[in-house]
Amino acid sequence: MSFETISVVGLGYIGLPTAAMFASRKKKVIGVDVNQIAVDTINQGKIHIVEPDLDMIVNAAVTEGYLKAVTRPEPADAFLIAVPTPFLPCEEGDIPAPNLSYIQSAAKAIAPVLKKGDLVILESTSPVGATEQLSAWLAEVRSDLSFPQTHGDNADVNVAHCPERVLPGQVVRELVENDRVIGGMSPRCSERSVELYKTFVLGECVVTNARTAEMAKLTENSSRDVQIAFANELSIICDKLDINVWELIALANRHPRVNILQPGPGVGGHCIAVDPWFIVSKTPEEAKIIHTARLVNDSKPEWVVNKIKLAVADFLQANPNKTAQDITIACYGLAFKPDIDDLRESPAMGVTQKIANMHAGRTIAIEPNITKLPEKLTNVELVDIKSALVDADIQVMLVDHKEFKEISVNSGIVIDTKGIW
Ligand code: SAJ
Repeated sequence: MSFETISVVGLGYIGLPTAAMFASRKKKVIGVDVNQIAVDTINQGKIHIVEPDLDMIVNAAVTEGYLKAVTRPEPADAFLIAVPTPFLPCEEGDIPAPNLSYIQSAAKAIAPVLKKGDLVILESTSPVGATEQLSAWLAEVRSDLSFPQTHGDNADVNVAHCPERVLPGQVVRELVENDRVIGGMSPRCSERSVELYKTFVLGECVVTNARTAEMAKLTENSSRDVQIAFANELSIICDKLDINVWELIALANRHPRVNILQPGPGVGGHCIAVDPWFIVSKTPEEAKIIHTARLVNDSKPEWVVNKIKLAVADFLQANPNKTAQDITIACYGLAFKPDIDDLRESPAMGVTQKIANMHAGRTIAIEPNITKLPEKLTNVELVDIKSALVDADIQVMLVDHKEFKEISVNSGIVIDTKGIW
């Protein structure tokens, strides 16, 4: 059975671009989101998120009538679920566990409109077992339909996990070019999912089972987290031993089988700092390296803050006629990684806020990708590079934006967490 109408549930950073890609291939796409503002914005041919080139594709899809957004699901041949999987609330120091309530709500919402022959795909990054759980939730509501957990290849409704793997900022290109891991709950579920994704995916669609597909996504991001933790640990060791970590890594990387990543002020974003916990919370006894890597990366911003405190003490010792109030600290970069404007879950933001809270003098921030500071960042002034270079006594490099690579910093105490100065 072919897919005439495709529904995407959750129109965020993954759901909206995915919906737009299907629509750009002239499929009828119904996007579903509980956020009325997002739905209204999309129906006007506009977008509510920041992602290069997406606005044009959404505009064309809506104008040509292939994409519409609604708040309540309508019947379709395939449903892709791309809703958030945040953490459940937990005490500091506890292992955060995933919150599947958005997936459960999506299941409840689509269940009444499901029909025989439909395909349901979970795209949200999920702990192992979530796809089976989704299918169980659907079966609970629709006892008139059969599902793969009981009927395998003969089920009325097919269910699969196909994790998204695109890099924010390059979503449009990567959605088309990246290989996809397709984990069906039965071979038939995988086969039909491949057929669906081939509508726009030029990369290879590699088939496995649902649990392996779930673990594959978590493994990719955990692998990166562990490698960054290794680089961050090296940077702390090298600081103690008076060795330039950037030179060290460049030298070690000349070995044909060594490829160390870059240290920084910590790991940010909504994926790499989150997904490894989905493994650790499921298998806390076994996931030792993955757990430790999370702790190493999460503790790096605090280490940077301590370096800044020491720099303040050094400055005061060298300038006994001055007090902390006379010191200006400049924080270069607030985004969670270079050349984007996304400040969410950013270690640079965390460091800057901590400095602003504890420092009696001025804290200034330089972030070329924004024009206004977020409200929660208090006691901080947004300034341009030129005035920061003149005003600051302590220069803290936090994000290696291209604008910062072009300047040379000759004044004040320099703390360079990205090794670009
Ligand atoms: N970072 C370092 N050192 C490095 C590389 C990155 O400190 O050498 C830091 C960045 O500054 C940033 C964080 O890690 O704070 C994450 O940045 P990133 O570019 O590594 O990854 P994300 O979070 O933008 O996107 C990742 C990607 N996953 C992998 O590369 C394995 C992307 O392909 C996934 O689709 C995305 O997570 C996701 O949605 O899961």
